[in-house]
Amino acid sequence: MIKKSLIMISNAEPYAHKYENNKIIQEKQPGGLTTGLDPLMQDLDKSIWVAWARGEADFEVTDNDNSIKVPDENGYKLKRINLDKTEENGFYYGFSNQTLWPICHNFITKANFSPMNWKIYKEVNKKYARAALAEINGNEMIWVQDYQLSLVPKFIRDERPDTKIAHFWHIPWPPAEIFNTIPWRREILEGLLSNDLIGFHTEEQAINFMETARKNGSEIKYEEGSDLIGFIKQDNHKTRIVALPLGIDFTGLNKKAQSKEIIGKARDLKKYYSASRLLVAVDRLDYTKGIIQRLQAIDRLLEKHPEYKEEITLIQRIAPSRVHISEYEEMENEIDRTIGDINGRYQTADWQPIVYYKGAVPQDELLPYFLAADAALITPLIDGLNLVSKEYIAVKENGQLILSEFAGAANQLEGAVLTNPYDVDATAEAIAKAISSKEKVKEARYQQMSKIAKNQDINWWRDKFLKIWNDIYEK
Ligand code: GDG
Repeated sequence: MIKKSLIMISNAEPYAHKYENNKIIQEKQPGGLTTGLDPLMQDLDKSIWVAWARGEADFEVTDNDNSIKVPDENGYKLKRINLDKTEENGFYYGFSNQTLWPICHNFITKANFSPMNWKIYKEVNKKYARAALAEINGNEMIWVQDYQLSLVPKFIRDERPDTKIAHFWHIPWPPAEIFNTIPWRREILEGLLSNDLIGFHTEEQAINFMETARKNGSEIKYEEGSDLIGFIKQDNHKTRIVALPLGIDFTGLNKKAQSKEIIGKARDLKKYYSASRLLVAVDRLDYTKGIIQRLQAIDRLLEKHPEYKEEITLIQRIAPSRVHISEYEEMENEIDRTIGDINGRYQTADWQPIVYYKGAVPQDELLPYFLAADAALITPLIDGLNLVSKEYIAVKENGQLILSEFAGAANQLEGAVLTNPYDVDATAEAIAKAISSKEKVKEARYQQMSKIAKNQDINWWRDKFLKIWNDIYEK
């Protein structure tokens, strides 16, 4: 572990405060990023995390500086950013999630290019940068996370040219011709190229980024035989590019899954749903996650393989997100309709092909579902990585994974039965193949997946990123 002062900047905060029975309680926030980086922050001598306050009681507990020590007095400083409704709409729901999110996931026609949203996005990025700048005393390393904050590195670099700044981009980077549809593409690139290092989950995403920079006038160089994909040179500043897939706390999850409580809950689930084989799917509500196509694949499976009637049940969990965007609301209705239609055609007195849970729960509550399921169905149309695929493997020994070839995690989880999620027939056959294979084959698939998810876990990711970043300054 590298002991340095670090300023982390992310959109989501690791801890939020809310009211419960007239008291204020602190709640650890779900999500792979905050879960993975929190231990690192706790381990450092002096570290600060700057993030948007979304808890209803967040400012009830902070000091004059909008800061609080988390998880307790001995922890690190969490500095909270306050956004008003206009900022929330323009920055978060607007430019982040209706421009950058669809563009980076190749959905050009879903993108909205609103100059007003762009203006607010810029102002809010400046706000994050200002909050971080106020904390810089000397040699701090600044680590920016994700697409909501693409301009922050430049706003910091402009004020403090010698600062060490790196970024991790958690969603895909699209081909240049798609990214170039954004009217403000050059400013976004300029923002990102103020970093010393940028990480992506996969080589393909990293190369797309390099090529986008090249097509917009930067000099690029690929490096073979090194940890880096290469570097980009812009105005005499070099930005190194690395492909490093995020890992999970494999050992921690694996241990939790062996607790009596989780085992008991998994047993209850199996008893409750009378099918002999359970499949699980866990997604945020999003058009990138391929939920409708997955439901159609279950329909097709039952049509083509009637032997699975009353034999399998898919438990689909969905965590609503970005509900103020009409597209997300419409999707929710379409999912309701599709599930109703499929269940209506196949269900019997005591069996349903699809069971649907709506609502976000803390990660621990997902574990019994993983443990009860013989296979997980993770079929996004496109996904930066997909953490749930790795979490399922950590929890369910010999669990089978039906995985989209377009999820970043497919590069690592070669033991998964891969499918093209747009090909409903192929996904139906992939499900049949995954659950009907001989035990020996299933074990071999699982061994490959668990070995890599365990070796390339969150500690591996974090330490490797920090080492590559640190090495830049040693040369
Ligand atoms: C983005 C990229 C990339 C906890 N409760 C629920 C829930 N969680 C946890 C899961 C998992 C995380 O949230 C979801 O992570 P994913 O990777 O599956 O997906 P995104 O939210 O789209 O994350 C993605 C990730 O950033 C990290 O870089 O892998 O490609 O899109 O840790 O345990 N998840 C859900 N419902 C809950 O109730 N769906």
